[in-house]
Amino acid sequence: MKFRNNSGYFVALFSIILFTFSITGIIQASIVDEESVEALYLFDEGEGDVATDSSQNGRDGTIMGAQYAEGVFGTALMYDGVDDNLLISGYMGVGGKEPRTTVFWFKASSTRDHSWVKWGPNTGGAKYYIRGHVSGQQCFLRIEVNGGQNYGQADVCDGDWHHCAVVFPDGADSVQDHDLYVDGVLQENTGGDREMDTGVNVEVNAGARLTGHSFLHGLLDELAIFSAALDAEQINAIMDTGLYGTVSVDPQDKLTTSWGKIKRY
Ligand SMILES: [Ca+2]
Repeated sequence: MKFRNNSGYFVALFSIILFTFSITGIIQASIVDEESVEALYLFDEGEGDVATDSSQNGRDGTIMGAQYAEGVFGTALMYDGVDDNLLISGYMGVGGKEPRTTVFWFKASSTRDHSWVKWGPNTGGAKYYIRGHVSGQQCFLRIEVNGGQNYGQADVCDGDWHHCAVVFPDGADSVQDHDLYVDGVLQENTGGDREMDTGVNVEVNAGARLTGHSFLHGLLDELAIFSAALDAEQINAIMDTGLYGTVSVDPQDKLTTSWGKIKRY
């Protein structure tokens, strides 16, 4: 009888421990609201020309020329800087003055004004163009909207991997309202202001240049666009643990298929 009681006690204790671990896991996995994920690319396919969108929206991208190479987590896309691109057909990005966050890892193969991510028409305030801002042998993270811009001061063209995040906060209305993070560090804003009204009639792409600028030359990993303004804690969590562990809450979702391949270099 006494043995049974002890056994029951240990079963109960074990259940509590399991439950605690489960709750902890849910809290950690829910640090970013999955409903705010517009599109998410891990680039871990390793072959083919389809970049699977791991969000709930099915916005698979078409890889145009870029090759797979070793990434920060699993594999990444390597761009030749001549004509490589990733096109998200049918997805026009986040428009108007709606809050948004774009994150990605980047490793430069040269110093230039790399075209990282963009959407919107090339007209005043309507363009949404995340690219490099060249300063001597360095380049900085920059968002421009045609008529206004905002850039930081950390060099991301030095050939090392850098995590970039471009955040347009709730209630913001101009390009200087953005918060730019490089390697999780908030940048000081530089540039000229311009009211924003992002257009939604040009598809999102990552790599192709606009006239007068340059194709992305280097490696791109862990690209995601959110319809929410992420804070410093969330951005650092994405940088440290990857998009999979930060965003995914459903073990049955498509992200699971990539989990086994992910490792941090
Ligand atoms: Ca990857």
